[in-house]
Amino acid sequence: MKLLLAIVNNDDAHSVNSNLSKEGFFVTKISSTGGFLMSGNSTFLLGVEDDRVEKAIEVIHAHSKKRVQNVPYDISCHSGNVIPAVNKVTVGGATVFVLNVEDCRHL
Ligand code: 2BA
Repeated sequence: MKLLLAIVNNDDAHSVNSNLSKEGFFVTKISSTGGFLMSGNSTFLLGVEDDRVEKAIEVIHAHSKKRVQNVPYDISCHSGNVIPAVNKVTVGGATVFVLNVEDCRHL
């Protein structure tokens, strides 16, 4: 068995969640925050049998879009003026970690 940790954009979270459930996966959704942009995202925990891992990743992939996000920053000039500027950062689709599970018990 594997534990999938899937970090997904909040805008895709509902679609990822409902489609995983529709395919029979048991899902826990945690609200999380990206350390770089400091904006909200969603982390899904899924306990998955080995032969269903690729299907889970396929569903997550199908419903996670790439987005370009503007990150504003200021450039300070020698004159003392500050010029506002924007960096573009591509976020997503999804980041998925696959971990081995030693044991899982529903009590
Ligand atoms: P954030 O940390 O807010 O990162 C948002 C996007 O900013 C990233 O998109 C990436 O394009 C860029 N980025 C992140 N750290 C960077 C850095 N040190 N230098 C330059 N650019 C950087 P994604 O790669 O699609 O990541 C989306 C979210 O997934 C991340 O949000 C973070 O919450 C999570 N994530 C991605 N890779 C991770 C990892 N190796 N470990 C833990 N969490 C990760």
